[in-house]
Amino acid sequence: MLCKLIGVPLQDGAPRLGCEMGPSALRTAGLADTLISLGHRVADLGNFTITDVPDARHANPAIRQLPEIVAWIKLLQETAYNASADGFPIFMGGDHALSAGTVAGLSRRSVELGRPLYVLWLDAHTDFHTLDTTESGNLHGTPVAYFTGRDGFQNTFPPLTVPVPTSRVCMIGIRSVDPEEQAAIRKTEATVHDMRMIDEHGVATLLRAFLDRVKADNGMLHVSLDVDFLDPSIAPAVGTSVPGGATFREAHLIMEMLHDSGLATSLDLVELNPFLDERGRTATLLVDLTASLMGRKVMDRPTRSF
Ligand code: DIR
Ligand code: MN
Ligand code: MN
Ligand code: MN
Repeated sequence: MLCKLIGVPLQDGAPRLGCEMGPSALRTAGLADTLISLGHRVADLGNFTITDVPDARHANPAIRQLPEIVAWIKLLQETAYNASADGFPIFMGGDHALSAGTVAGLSRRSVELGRPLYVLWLDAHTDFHTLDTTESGNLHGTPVAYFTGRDGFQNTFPPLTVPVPTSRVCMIGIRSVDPEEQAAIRKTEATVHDMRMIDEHGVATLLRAFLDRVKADNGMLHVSLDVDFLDPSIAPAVGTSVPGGATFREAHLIMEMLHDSGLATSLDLVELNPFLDERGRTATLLVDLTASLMGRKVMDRPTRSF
């Protein structure tokens, strides 16, 4: 597989500075060499950056860095569309606002290929705010609402070529949802598995049901991994940590099952804030999780039952 590393030093969507160092930390933690050791080819396309910042405004006074985010979404739509023509794009964030662009671009590609795009959203948060409902004004809280075509972005965010229907979105790890997001997402067909669902059923059952649907539909599958999906005790390098997240093994199991399914076609690694890390352990964990997704395993699976 040709893995394309795409650096997205975006931090305008998050409240704390530091995400812009994410791509460097992932490179330093050995992402490219790890993929090569698994037999993949790697093309590091370097860090992308916005040049022209448009004159964007919105009536909600809480919104922060709107023109910058609009410029990033435009750039990343194009970048994701182009990069997904061949190979496996890995978007190294950067905060989660970047997924507004990456998913929009991948969705356009998927329509061209005649394969529906599915999204696995691994996050403590649903990121389902619109520009009208966000109270924090941090636009990393909006990408899912945008790429699923929720009202409230027209004439502000770049137009969406093809929205991803909410029925093709599966969220796992959710444990912090604002009231307005809660009310809105309930009315959709998105699958939202909060931490309690993991406690009761385990990640394998939840993920298998989703993967079966993707497979039956010959879908493409984009995986969007927010660092705060993970429990803060194993992944301290994030500005919006929430207690009670996924464990080391739950996260690896998801990645291992994704690999076995052969369905994943692209990946976001987002919200890594290296300034908050402890001797690189969160960056290293993200690299190891990516390795599991791309084929690293402890043992070959037994061919007969145990
Ligand atoms: C909160 C936190 N829902 C907000 N969101 C995110 O600010 O909109 N934190 N995405 O990581
Ligand atoms: Mn997020
Ligand atoms: Mn989050
Ligand atoms: Mn976040």
